Order: sequence, then structure tokens, then C-alpha cells
Amino acid sequence: FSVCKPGQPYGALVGAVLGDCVGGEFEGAEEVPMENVLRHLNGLDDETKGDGTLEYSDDTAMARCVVQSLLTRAGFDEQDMARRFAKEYSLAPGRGYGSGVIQVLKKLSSSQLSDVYQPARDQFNGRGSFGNGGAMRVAPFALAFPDLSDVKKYSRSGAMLTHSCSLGYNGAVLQALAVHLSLQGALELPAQFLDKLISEMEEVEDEEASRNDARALKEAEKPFCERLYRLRDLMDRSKVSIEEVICELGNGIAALHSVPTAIFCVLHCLQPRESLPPHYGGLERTMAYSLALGGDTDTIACMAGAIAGAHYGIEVIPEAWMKCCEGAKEAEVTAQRLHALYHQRAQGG
Ligand code: F2R
Ligand code: MG
Ligand code: MG
Repeated sequence: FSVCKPGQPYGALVGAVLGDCVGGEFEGAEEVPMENVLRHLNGLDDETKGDGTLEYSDDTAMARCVVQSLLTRAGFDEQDMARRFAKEYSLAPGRGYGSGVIQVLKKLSSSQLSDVYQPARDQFNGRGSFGNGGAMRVAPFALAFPDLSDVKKYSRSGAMLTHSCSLGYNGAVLQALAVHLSLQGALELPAQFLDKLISEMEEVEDEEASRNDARALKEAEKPFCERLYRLRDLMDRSKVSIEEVICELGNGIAALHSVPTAIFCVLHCLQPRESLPPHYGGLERTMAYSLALGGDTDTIACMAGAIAGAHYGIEVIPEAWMKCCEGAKEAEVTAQRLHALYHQRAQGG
């Protein structure tokens, strides 16, 4: 296994929390002028802010459950993770959960439940959810498991606790793969990074359930692969507008309309961009760009933040941002513990 630099796992978890917290400001907005984004981000440097002024939402609340479950059980335990999701929801139901997933979380709290995957299967008349709720919380799997096949297997199972439609759980697999590869330094070669994601997703989407769901929803045969090919086309263009990105990739609450978008935000912002302040580093550019897309900004910035944070590491994250985002400091500590699990597994423990 390639060894990542010490700050990268911390960067991944903290980047996700920051994206959720700073992105919440614009969630659901149709149009977000870049000047509004920059005003919002510049405001984070205000000395009077801090102490978690910007609260995290369901994205981070659920990711924290994933982290705690993986750490406590030293691996994936569906019963434990499901119980944590349900408990977290009952303690803080106002974190902005999707309207469908609330039913799952309520059912998961029942002591009578014998199959923890059943409530998710019952969603949307048995079709299951295709929302991005499985993907938004998946980064900890990439930090805990060194083996790519484990990252795929457990991120899928973790997502299926709430999202039984393949367009939901395959989005989680794609996001976990992006964080995993980024941790291994794969973003140094962006074209190869994308090729690897496509080849992995070709295999992931080649199963019967995925093909059936795609057909039922009138999507391409392999919907995530198709979006990744569109993403590659966008990257090949010398100039691309926000409108084109939204039109080609989406900015919505479905995993299909947000995970490839988050990956695009990271790739597009590897270099300085005209519309963004020249003093911004790559992580700040990625955040600003994700917010300017509008739509599901907390979740797109959360997912892009995890991938970008894994690439750039914790060192580049502005201290002022850390201070004003609820849960950011804690994410740094838990990332350290998760990474110990990674090393234990990498050494065959
Ligand atoms: N939900 C939000 N934000 C808007 C509401 C905020 C809240 N009212 C407030 O202001 O406090 N954000 C969060 O939800 C997204 C993650 O959602 P998740 O966990 O995937 O939820 P769900 O309910 O499973 O799916 C979301 C919606 O997608 C549509 N949908 C999904 N599957 C469907 C299917 N098979 N058929 C038809 N529609 C389907 C539904 O509209 C679901 O409600 C993140 O953005 C997170 O930040
Ligand atoms: Mg949210
Ligand atoms: Mg959201």
C-alpha cells in the first residue's frame, strides 16, 4: 500500500466537516454569485467568529456515527452503525436530514427490528433511495481500510443501511474510491485518477441490480460511468462555465447529480482559476467553487472537501476556518485514530 503523508487523513475528515459547515449557507439556492461566496468565506476570518459558529448538518452527524462505529467495533458492524444512526437522529433531529431517510432512521431505532437493511429497502415503494446521504458520510471508510476491495465492499454496505437503490449506494462507492485514491496521492496525475475511477466503476456498475435500477429510472446503462465520461469531456475544454457544469453533471440531492460534480470541483480547482482569488490555495478554491454551483452545496462541498482535504492535507486548512466550524477539531482527533486502524490492517493486524 502507498503510504500517505501524515496530514492527509486529517485533511480528509476535516475537509468534509468544513464543506458541510460552510456550504450550509447556500444549500438549496438556485444561483450563487461568486462574490457572495467570497464574502461568506472572507467572513470566516473574522476574529469575533469561532467556537463552532457554523453548525454541521446531517452530513457530518452521520459521518461521526460511521467513525465512532468503525473505531468501537474495529471494523464494519452493520448493527452497531445502524443503532448509532438512529440514536444520533433521535438526539438531534434538526440537522437537516432528507425527508425520506427520516422514516428509515425512526424504524432503525426499533428493538423489534431483525434485519437492519429492511427499512432502507422499503423506501420509495420498494425502489430505495437514490439520494446522496450514503455518499456524504462515506469518507471514514476510505480512512479505515487500506485495501481497495474493502473500501468498495464496506462503503456499499454502510450506504445500504439507508439507501438500497444502486444509484444511492454506488454513489457512495464512487465517493469512497475518490477519497481512497486521493489519500494515495493519485491526484498528482489527474487523468490517471479519473481513468482509475472509471475502470473501477465499470466493474461496480456491471452487476444486475445496478443495471435494473438504471433501466427503471431511465438512466444510462452505467449511470456513474456515463457521468465520469462527461466529466472528462468538461476537463478537456479550455473554458467551462458554472452553467455547463450544472447542466452536464448536476448540483442536486441525488447521488448521481452530486458525487461526480464534487469530483469535478476538486479536479477543476487543482490549478488557480481566474474567477477565484490568486492567494487561495487548492482547498479554498475547491470550497469556493463548490459553493458557487448552488443546489446541494453543503453536501457537494462536504464530498469535495473530503477528496481535496485528502490530497492537500490538514496543513493547508486555514486556522480561522477550523475554529468557526463545529466539529472540525474533533474530526482531526478521530482521523488520527481511524488512521491507526488503517495501519493495523495494512500490517495484517
Ligand atoms: N435534505 C437536505 N436538505 C433540504 C432539507 C433541509 C431541511 N428541511 C432543513 O432545512 O432543515 N439535506 C440533506 O439531505 C441530503 C441527503 O439526503 P438523503 O439522506 O439521501 O435522504 P433521502 O430522503 O433518502 O433522499 C433525498 C431526497 O431524494 C429524493 N429521492 C431519493 N430517492 C428517491 C426515489 N427512489 N424516488 C423519488 N425520489 C427520491 C426524495 O426527494 C428524497 O427526500 C443531503 O443534501 C443532506 O444535506
Ligand atoms: Mg446536510
Ligand atoms: Mg445537502
